[in-house]
Amino acid sequence: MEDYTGFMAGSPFEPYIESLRQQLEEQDPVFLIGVIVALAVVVITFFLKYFLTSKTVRTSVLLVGLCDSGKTLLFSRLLSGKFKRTQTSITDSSAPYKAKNDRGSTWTLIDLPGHDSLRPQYLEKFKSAARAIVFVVDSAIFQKEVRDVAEFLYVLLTDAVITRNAPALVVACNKQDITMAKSAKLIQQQLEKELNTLRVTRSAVLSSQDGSVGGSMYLGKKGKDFEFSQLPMKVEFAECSARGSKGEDGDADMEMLEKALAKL
Ligand SMILES: Nc1nc2c(ncn2[C@@H]2O[C@H](COP(=O)(O)OP(=O)(O)OP(=O)(O)O)[C@@H](O)[C@H]2O)c(=O)[nH]1
Ligand SMILES: [Mg+2]
Repeated sequence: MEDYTGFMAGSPFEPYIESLRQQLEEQDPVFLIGVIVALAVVVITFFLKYFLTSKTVRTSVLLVGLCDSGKTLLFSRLLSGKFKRTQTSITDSSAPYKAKNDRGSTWTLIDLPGHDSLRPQYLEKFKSAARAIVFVVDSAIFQKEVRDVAEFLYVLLTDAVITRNAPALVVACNKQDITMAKSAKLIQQQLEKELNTLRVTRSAVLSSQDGSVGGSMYLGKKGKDFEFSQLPMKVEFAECSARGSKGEDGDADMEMLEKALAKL
């Protein structure tokens, strides 16, 4: 103890440090190496886990939503500003998108097919890379589709990977150029109501103690009516029109959406 005294001398910890030193000296060196290796594995695991789930490595912005909601047209408008005639997508397409901010952030914009039979596999493929999810809704026929829209959102919002990474969610209330289109506010209220109902019916099927079953998490706060504000991610509702009020020759109307993407 005298060797590294100075500050240790007379310290109340002295007897403990001394006995620890003796214990370490008595240990088998193989045991000590084992302890060091185990500690290194723990540190590396934590580091990798942090690195792989950290926001800095998630650079994709996913365009998701039901068929015909306008994802592919929005994809084209966001990238080139141009109107494009589209057909129902059967695969994904991606391109770099430069956000309209001073940082000049560049994300990979990915257009996913909305068809029921293709949706799960594409979501599985891209969900862990999502920095943001743009959930596109056809506001003109929302009333008719509300149930399907809510079911799709429910799948997204209870996904274990998505709840853990908590990418920003932008609900793009598209087709606002159509007179019958529902407002973002109404869409939000109706979705909250519908998701609340879905949560009751789904959790009755999947009754579990810890709230997670087969990779799906509980939606919102227990014992409270569902609201988007209860989610772990930032949620924004943005009205837009990929077609624009002047039709195919004019520009799209998507400032709110572009602003939301600039904040990522
Ligand atoms: N009026 C109007 N029509 C739109 C708007 N956005 C898209 N559309 C039209 O809606 C139809 C479907 O658009 P898409 O972009 O192909 O839809 P999608 O979401 O990619 O559909 P899937 O690929 O099948 O999942 C096309 O005829 C578009 O021109 C909009 O803002 N207003
Ligand atoms: Mg498409």
